[in-house]
Amino acid sequence: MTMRDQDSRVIKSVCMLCFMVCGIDAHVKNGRLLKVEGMKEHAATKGVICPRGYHLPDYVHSPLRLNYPMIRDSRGAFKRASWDEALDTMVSRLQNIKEACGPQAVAVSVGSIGAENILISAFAQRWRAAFGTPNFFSIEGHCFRARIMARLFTFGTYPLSDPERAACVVLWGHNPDASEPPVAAKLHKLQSEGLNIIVIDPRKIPLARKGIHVPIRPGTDAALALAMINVIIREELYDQAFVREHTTGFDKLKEHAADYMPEKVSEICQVPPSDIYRISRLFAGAKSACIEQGINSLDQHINGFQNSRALAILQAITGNYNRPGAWCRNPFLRLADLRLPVKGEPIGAKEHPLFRSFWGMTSPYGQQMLLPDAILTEKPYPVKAMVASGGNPAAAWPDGQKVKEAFGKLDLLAVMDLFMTETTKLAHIVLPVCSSVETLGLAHNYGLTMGIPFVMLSRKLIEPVGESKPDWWIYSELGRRMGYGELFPWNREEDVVAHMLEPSGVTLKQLMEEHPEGIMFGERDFEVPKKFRTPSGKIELHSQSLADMGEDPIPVHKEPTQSPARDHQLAKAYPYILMTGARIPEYTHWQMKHIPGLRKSAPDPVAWINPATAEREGIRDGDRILVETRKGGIRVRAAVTNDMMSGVVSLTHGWEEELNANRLTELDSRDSVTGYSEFRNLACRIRKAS
Ligand SMILES: Nc1nc2c(c(=O)[nH]1)N[C@H]1C(S)=C(S)[C@@H](COP(=O)(O)OP(=O)(O)OC[C@H]3O[C@@H](n4cnc5c(=O)[nH]c(N)nc54)[C@H](O)[C@@H]3O)O[C@H]1N2
Ligand SMILES: Nc1nc2c(c(=O)[nH]1)N[C@H]1C(S)=C(S)[C@@H](COP(=O)(O)OP(=O)(O)OC[C@H]3O[C@@H](n4cnc5c(=O)[nH]c(N)nc54)[C@H](O)[C@@H]3O)O[C@H]1N2
Ligand code: SF4
Ligand SMILES: [Mo]
Repeated sequence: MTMRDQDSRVIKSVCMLCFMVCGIDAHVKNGRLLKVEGMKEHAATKGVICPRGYHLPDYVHSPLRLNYPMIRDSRGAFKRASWDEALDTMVSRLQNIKEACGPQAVAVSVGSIGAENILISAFAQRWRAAFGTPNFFSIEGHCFRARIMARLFTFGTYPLSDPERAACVVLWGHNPDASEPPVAAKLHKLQSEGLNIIVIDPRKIPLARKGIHVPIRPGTDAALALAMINVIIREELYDQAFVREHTTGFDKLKEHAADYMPEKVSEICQVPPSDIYRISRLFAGAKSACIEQGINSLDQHINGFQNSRALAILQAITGNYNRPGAWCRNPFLRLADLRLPVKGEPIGAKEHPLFRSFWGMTSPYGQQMLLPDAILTEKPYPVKAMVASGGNPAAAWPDGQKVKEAFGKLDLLAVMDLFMTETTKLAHIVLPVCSSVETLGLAHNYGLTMGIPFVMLSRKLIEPVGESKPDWWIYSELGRRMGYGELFPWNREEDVVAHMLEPSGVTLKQLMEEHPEGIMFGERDFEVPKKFRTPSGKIELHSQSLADMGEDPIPVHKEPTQSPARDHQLAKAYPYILMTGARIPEYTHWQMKHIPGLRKSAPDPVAWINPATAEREGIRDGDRILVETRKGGIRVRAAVTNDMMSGVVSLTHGWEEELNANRLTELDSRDSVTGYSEFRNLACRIRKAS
């Protein structure tokens, strides 16, 4: 499709700047995206967009966009190249590596954009399978999959919360005002209409102002959940009929939870026993209740999987499963599966076998937290190349210095991106990709947006900027040039999207012509199944399959690696708890820092600290401070606020180079089930910067 220059129109589409995929009305004129507004007809986001969405035109038309492919020359400088040159160079280098070391020596990595942009992940996976490498890594290696796994281990399915019909909502490590603005808008409205909101968070987030706020020591959430289970069982507040009929392991849970008396747990979590009793009674006593769990805040701990599982058990024993306002099974959008079988085991499968597979289901992912060491040590085998798209792993992965050292050792790093990033800077080949508004794509609810099951098109609004190409085309072209042409038969974006939609029952024509605002692809049913898809056929409060793998069958509290109880000496030198990665509405991770309108409102990284903590260190609001862990230090601005729990420092992430929070994080302390690293629980010290 070509756009005529005189075109001036409003097109219904979607913002793909984060996984909320909000509906937008896009104003397009003379081949440019002029303005973006929220699309009111959108079933889930209802016209709400955030500052990033409003700045989509600045992002798309940024003067910093990459306009042509580049190859690093023998002196280390980037040289402009044609697409033919860049792709042929990449193909011949990849084939040489495959011949010398085997296909597993090439890693393929997809970042967060592979979550919202379904085509990136689908084509990356198809290409890597055609090439034959088991080493595929995605953002799910540190985000989102932990909670899916925890819910699967409990219910055999992945239920989603239904806050709109709930009498009580618990925001547990989740601050939608920053991370999911359309959800925040909805919750603020429901709260003003009387919805009971409980917030369990070291920080008093906006939705805690009118709700019940329970500040908690980071990483101790499983202990709090177990204390709630203790109260709910002792006071017989659980749903006895539901437990009897649908669950297994209740007696073991009861015995186990007896050890987690609120008076004892209070010391672990720094939550007063009276608060534990109060929220347990409120949650269990509500007609329906759902926990809205943070997308990763409870997961990125060494006890992350069990934190998430403890919440699932809370939902289960109160009967808050598959009824309005609880956690409910959602309809599923069947899209074409472009994956192909791949031989061999990826990096990390041995160390975190459950992350790789359980119950005969195998995930496509390796665990990237082990990749930097594998590259550096060549163990268990050499990894010589990486192809990365939709992510900025050199910045996003913990222990940034080690990650960069590892990437620096690769014979080939090829990166597909719109901008120069920490990762493209290290690349040998850089391929410029289209933004989502320059190519046809697909957006749907894949497990968020309050479970509202919509699917819609992300429309091509303007021609590709410079020589940029869509990701699906690049992977297809790489495949074709390597001799796998029959696996990549698509040449037009319409054919790709139509193929993806085929099994869904929704057609491209429907979405293009009849429902540009999107289609609901199903409805929730509120029936509790007779048989659950777990090994026992019941909801598993006690999981034998976890026990068989040497994991705790019922969650236990585990102290964070750097807590005083585990490492007293370290805690003496680094007395505060550091959480990295609090979201702010201006940016998605490392993206959009270069947009002047956004940078003006959030010019530099911020550490939120409590006034008592600040006073102890002689720090005042707005001061430049040094935040240090045993890994390193970064200079940031102090924001002194009563909203932050005393003794806890909360740092924004996603900043450039020497401001990157991942100079402070570590790769090695990982959750045994998922392999996720502790982004949110480090021992730190702070002082005024000189
Ligand atoms: N603007 C913006 N939005 C984003 C993103 C972005 O970069 N920018 N990223 C997207 C992505 S990929 C993700 S994964 C999500 C993350 O989304 P969320 O998980 O909702 O992340 P946050 O908004 O940081 O909210 C997490 C809250 O958990 C609290 N918290 C931290 N650690 C703990 C803990 O150990 N226990 C408890 N109880 N609370 C804790 C923090 O204080 C914070 O208020 O955001 C998504 N949305
Ligand atoms: N310290 C700390 N580190 C963290 C976190 C934290 O809380 N604390 N959070 C972690 C979490 S939850 C996540 S999800 C990750 C996110 O980690 P990443 O996904 O690696 O981070 P982003 O900055 O979102 O990188 C996305 C990249 O994709 C590019 N891009 C945008 N659109 C397209 C496209 O259509 N095609 C292609 N090929 N590229 C595109 C962008 O320009 C950008 O460079 O960060 C993790 N890192
Ligand atoms: S929340 Fe903001 S950045 Fe994310 S999709 Fe919606 S408008 Fe875009
Ligand atoms: Mo994430």
